[in-house]
Amino acid sequence: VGQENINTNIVTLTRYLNEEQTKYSEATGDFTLLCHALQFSFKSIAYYIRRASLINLSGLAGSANSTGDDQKKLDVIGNDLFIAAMRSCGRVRILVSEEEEEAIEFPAGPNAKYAVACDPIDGSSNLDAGVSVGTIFGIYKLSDDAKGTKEDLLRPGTDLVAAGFTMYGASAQLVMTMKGGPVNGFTMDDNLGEFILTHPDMRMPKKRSIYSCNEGNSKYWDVATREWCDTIKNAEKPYSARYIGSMVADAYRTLLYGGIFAYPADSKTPKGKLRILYECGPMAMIFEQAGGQAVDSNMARMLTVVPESIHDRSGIFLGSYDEVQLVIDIHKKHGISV
Ligand code: P6P
Repeated sequence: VGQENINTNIVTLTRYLNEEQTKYSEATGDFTLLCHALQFSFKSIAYYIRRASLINLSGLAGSANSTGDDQKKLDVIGNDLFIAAMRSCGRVRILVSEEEEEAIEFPAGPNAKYAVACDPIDGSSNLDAGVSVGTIFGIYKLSDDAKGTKEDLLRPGTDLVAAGFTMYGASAQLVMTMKGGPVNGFTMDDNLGEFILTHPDMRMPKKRSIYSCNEGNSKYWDVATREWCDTIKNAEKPYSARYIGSMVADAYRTLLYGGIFAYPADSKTPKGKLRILYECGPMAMIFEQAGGQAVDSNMARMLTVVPESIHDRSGIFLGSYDEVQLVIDIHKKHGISV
């Protein structure tokens, strides 16, 4: 081995989770076990995504999911892998998946104290194009009198105990945060088979002139949203447009570089397109805890929004603190504020 200085103090996700647990004397280890099952599901989904083209997993599976989208084979496999991991860890009581119309209830057990919401493969419509897709998840702790039914998930994002996403790009990147804690980024080392802490305590730039939205919908936007978009495009230093069309990829870039991601509710989709439980809520927690902001189309703080049903949707503006504040200020001028 050469003289280069080798880091021998590698912090894997496994080590990080175990060390976190020791900080809480009342910790039972249930949350840690749940997170180990989570990380296994990311590793196995990453494996299948990497091999998709090789073993011809791309293309349609021929079935439709709860919202009628054409299901790609990987959607089905990703969903099955995620459900198996959550069932087998024995710490999850109720699971909501984008791919399942109804919530999945696991048998009540003394340690099954968590509710999980997830989108196993978000952005999957881009899979065949080789665009980065990802898994988004949110974790709620059940109250002692919880019945273990879907109502246990119809809560504001401020109740989330943890949230995160894994982006399956050149390598699998996991970003996760626990309530009140730092946002940490982990990169999968395929040789070690471990997620390595590579981005400790991620903090967003307060502002950045990058905007990320599907302007093909702009004719349906409200006047305040159109004014916001015109304002940044006609700024003295016009903003750069970056839009991938896969929320995890657009969110990860926005988290790293700064800027704003927007999927406003509009006259075509009055409730918005993105789902509260497993897209908007978890992302809002991550961005807030990294120093950013997230609001819905009524300019309400995203984490205070309560879903009416498990697949309920919302408009969202997500990004650097000052970039979202500009949206809020322009909407306030138009009488849209909370
Ligand atoms: P549009 C992918 O289908 C997704 O759910 C998100 O990942 C992404 O941000 C959004 O929809 C893209 O939507 O209408 O711009 O194609």
